[in-house]
Amino acid sequence: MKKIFCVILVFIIALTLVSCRAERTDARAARHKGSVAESRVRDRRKLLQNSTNDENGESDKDGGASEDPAETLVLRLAEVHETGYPTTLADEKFAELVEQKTNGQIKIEVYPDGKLGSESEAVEQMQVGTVDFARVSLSPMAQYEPKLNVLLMPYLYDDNKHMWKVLNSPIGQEMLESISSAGLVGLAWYDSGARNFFLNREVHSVYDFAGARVRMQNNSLMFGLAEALGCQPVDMGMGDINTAIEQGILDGAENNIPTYESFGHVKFAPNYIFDSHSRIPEILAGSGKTFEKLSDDQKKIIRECAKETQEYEIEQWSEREKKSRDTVASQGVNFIELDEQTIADIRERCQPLYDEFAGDYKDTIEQIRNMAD
Ligand code: BDP
Repeated sequence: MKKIFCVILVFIIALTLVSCRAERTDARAARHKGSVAESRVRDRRKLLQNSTNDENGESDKDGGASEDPAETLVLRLAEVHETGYPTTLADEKFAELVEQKTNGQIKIEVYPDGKLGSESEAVEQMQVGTVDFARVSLSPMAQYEPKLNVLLMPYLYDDNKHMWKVLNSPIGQEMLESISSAGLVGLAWYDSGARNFFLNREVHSVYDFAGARVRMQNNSLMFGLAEALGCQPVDMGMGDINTAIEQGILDGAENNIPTYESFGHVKFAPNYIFDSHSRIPEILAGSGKTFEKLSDDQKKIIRECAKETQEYEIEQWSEREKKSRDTVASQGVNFIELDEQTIADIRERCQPLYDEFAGDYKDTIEQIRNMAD
């Protein structure tokens, strides 16, 4: 009997010990679970905080648009060109001036080489405020404000001087401001020279364009232009052109000489045809969402600094145009000049585009034409 009692006692003690241990383990597990859950909540809160900051154009890294004047607001500028290209130099100048004139309150980081995405992506990111500034061609921008197509019409300007007369006139200012309809702030115009076709075949008459598959900018008017010449327009990034030509799925594209040179197209499409179909200015734009958070003083400084870089970019542009011309010449480009008749034929083919894309702005077109010397 005594023996049985002892066995039962030992069993009860063992059971109590096991259950105490189990409780401790459960408690630890619960604590661990709690800390995981808590840290998940913390992480999520942080993520939400970041995305709210991002939506507001702020980020953890930049410390946000603080009320504290001593804190630095870091803003991002998107650029598709490489470092050293005229527009990138102007972006950097803009950043430098803004930092200087705001006494370090606003710092603009320039992201070249399309690091923040394509130009259309940069525009869309500015609309939601996740990118603060972008330097883009007016061509993709016109997809967001069709009125801008007026400034892109083929053979609209007689020469660069004529284009600048227009851009610096009230028409240019009105066009610059028109992008507010898309939630953007137009800040400055930059030069981008004349655009010409370059192909892996020679072109000497308007008929030689027939059937060529050409990469065009992401803009309906530009697609229309290619079609008017009997080409097949293709939508693709500038960086994919060379491989596409090499693979035989593209015959060429169109651009100014500095871009033709910097993207190394000469090796793949050595025939550069001087048809000068368009002069498409570049635009430096800001995000409306970012602007909402700035003080009036800061907005004023940004606008002034942007305008100040316009002349600087024009100078850089004209230097680079000459250099690029020499560079591609040394790389074996076949420059093709077209005769007057061929240019007249191309212009005639482009004429219907005026009704289609600028039909509502006939007066403005006439005013622009009247501004030629
Ligand atoms: C270049 C412009 C660049 C455009 C590019 C293009 O500087 O902004 O993205 O043409 O054809 O001349 O896409």
